[in-house]
Amino acid sequence: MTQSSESKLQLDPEEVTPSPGNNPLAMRPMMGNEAIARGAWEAGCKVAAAYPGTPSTEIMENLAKYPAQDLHAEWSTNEKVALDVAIGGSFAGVRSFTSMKHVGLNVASDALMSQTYIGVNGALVLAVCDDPGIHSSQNEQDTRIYGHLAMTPVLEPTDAQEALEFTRLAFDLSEQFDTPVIVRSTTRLSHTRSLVQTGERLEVPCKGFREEPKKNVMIPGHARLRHGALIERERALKEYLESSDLIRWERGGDELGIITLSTAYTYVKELMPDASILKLGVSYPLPDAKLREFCASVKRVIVVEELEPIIENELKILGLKVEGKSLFPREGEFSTDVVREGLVQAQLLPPRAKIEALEVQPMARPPLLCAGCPHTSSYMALRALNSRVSGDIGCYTLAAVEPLKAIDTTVSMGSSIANASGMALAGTESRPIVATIGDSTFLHAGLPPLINAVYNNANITVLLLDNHITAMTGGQHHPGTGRNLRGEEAHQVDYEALIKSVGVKWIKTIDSYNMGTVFQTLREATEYKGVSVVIVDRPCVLDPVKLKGPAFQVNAEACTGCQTCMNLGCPAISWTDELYEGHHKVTIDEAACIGCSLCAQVSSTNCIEPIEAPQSL
Ligand SMILES: Cc1ncc(C[n+]2csc(CCOP(=O)(O)OP(=O)(O)O)c2C)c(N)n1
Repeated sequence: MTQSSESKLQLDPEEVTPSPGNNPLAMRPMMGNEAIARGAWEAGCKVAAAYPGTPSTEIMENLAKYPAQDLHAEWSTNEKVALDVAIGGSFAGVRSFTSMKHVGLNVASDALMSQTYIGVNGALVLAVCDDPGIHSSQNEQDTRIYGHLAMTPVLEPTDAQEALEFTRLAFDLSEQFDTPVIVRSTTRLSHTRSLVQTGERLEVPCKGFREEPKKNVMIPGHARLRHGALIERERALKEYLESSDLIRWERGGDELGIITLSTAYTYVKELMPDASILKLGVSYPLPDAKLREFCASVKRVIVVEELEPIIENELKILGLKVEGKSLFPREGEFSTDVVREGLVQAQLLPPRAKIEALEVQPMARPPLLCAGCPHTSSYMALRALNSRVSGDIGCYTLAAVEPLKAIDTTVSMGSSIANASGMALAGTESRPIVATIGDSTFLHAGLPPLINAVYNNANITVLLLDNHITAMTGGQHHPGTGRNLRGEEAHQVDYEALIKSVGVKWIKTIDSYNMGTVFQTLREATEYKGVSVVIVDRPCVLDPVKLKGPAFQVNAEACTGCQTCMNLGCPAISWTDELYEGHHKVTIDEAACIGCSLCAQVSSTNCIEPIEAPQSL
């Protein structure tokens, strides 16, 4: 799977493992995402674009560590834009790449569904990271289904070494079979470190644009011809896979055969080291003859696959007798324990004796907005105004739960504004309708619904929560921050001018640390008939730099335990352990408090004061 090298390895000095002998080809520990980035770089990728999303974000962050003369790497405004940029690179004749989380592929899917008909000029590879167990997502969808739908090969690495090798290989397969290729990861692989043998970068000459209108321009007459080409491509890929190293047959006894892939393979290997295993390095398409041969070689076949029964159903369509989802769950993340449960149910392993000590569950810690989070005051005000709030996706989604509890709906990135429009245009809601959306989300998918709201005269208020960063995914730049992926200066969007240009007549920018102004402005905005926009402007307290001003303290004498400050949900505020005259008082953790002053502003007894003279943050 390794390719010959035509160039010297160029690495960021921080990337190079100091031993042995600073050899760039040494083994080094890498996260799955880092390995995918490395694979793309080694494959000679020249154009790379992505929009952040857990668990995929570090792929592009790592690609940007390679020299700019090797490749262009960017944060794009959303996943469809990112894929289209990569498609542009492929049209231009260079190897191109995009990465995204699973739901990002929903956004990019329109382009993918056409591009799969077009094929590629320079290679086109998509790394898509699924999130079984929903650690940090709005759903648990299985990207392998997109592979089928788009008739696009889906490679399935198990560990970081394979993540690198499969990504490299994906570029070759893309050009060999004239197809985009998906490299699928999951949270477990993306965020787990293991030792990786790296290689050198392959410098691939640019092929130049190919004048092929019948292939490059998807009008009905051309698309009809291409559909047939896709079916032929699937056949050719299946034939290739019959003898490819991507399908590994680990021979064991003839009683049991297990077909598995991705990280599920490691759990199977741990539990059934002696079984016959067919390890699939690809989930679409599949080598039918190899599958038939494997199933015929054993008495019982079990498919161990996380999420949907994709492989199981394929085998059943081939008329093969297999078991799968009758033993293993269709939802949630797999682990050794989950797979063991299924194998116990299949009577292949004895039930495990319960170990009481391990039954203790860790204390639940509900997620909270940070101390001093600039989103807090907006949701305090919205609750006080009894608004009907359509939310969006970002840190601020945490305002949906106690104690702020000020968001009524959350669907997908960019949905808030059109959801609010729909509710308003239904004409049935008596409360003021407010859409709340973060700055990165607004630039991702908030503009078309805002244009639509103005166009269709929806009576809504849009609260643009501008914290100058994509905070939810760890602090990435976007076109509103004035910096690009490599941290260089870039054009900064002027929100007021942009919003004005689409026809919004009522716009105000305010400081989120001024509680009175936030409340007053929101009241005025919701009284306006038509689309009003309030931009709540304050940098995130963690990114790009951690903010910390002098802390506030509670004057215990004056505190009556009224709980007003508690409504902020600030993690720096808690009850005292001791009782004062029969009730607890409030205390502020000096180390956690960043001095935003919101608690002092909302306090009904004026019992909160700065420890030292406040500074502006
Ligand atoms: C389609 C899609 N792409 C990416 C993500 C990952 N993601 C969740 S929220 C978010 C952006 C958050 O930034 P912003 O809107 O500025 O809000 P903040 O977290 O800064 O408050 C991203 C990229 C997602 N959930 N869905």
